[in-house]
Amino acid sequence: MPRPPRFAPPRVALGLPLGLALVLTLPGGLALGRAGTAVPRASAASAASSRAAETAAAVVRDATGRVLGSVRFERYDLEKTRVSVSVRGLEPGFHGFHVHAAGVCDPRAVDRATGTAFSSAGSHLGPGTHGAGAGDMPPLLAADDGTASASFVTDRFTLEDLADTDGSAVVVHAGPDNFAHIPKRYFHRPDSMGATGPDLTTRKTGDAGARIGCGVVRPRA
Ligand SMILES: [Cu+2]
Repeated sequence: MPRPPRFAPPRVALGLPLGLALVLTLPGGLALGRAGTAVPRASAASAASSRAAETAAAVVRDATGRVLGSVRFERYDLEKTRVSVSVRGLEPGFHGFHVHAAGVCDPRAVDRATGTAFSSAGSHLGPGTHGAGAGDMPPLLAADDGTASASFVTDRFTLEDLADTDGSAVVVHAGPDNFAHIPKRYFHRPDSMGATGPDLTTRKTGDAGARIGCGVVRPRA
């Protein structure tokens, strides 16, 4: 399967080989930064450590305002982000878990078509069909006691992507997420786009159902 398109444009410029473009150590205690500008090694190191200290976090609440848990985002490396989530109060089983494009969790923003709250969080982060988008993450698995926790690394987004101009939000869904993975043997009459594969709901949400939890992602220095 081809690698999905990245949400953010490539960050390495200059046409240098990847390893060279990141840090080139020069004689005299200088290093080449990512933009190719010579900078003192100390400042390059402190910039790296301040980047490494950056995190973001979200408190996930249900539509009544009850806290379900939290999600933490940490920079793993220049391309990857570690996501750590711990929530409770869920129905046992799998739950779709995504980053949505807008950092607004309004429980009164009910989508007319589906009746689900938190429509204010918008669609998934980044372009791409469901399953190949930046905001797609592994589903949560809630145990019989309603708790779910997970930690994983993704290269689909960075902390900068989460902190774009309209922010972002994490959303927990009521049902499992099929990632729009519908084998081609399932057909239906052509839809408005002329497609005969999975319908629009499947392609957009993976049939994960209502948004039962939402948390605004807040960057931390
Ligand atoms: Cu979602």
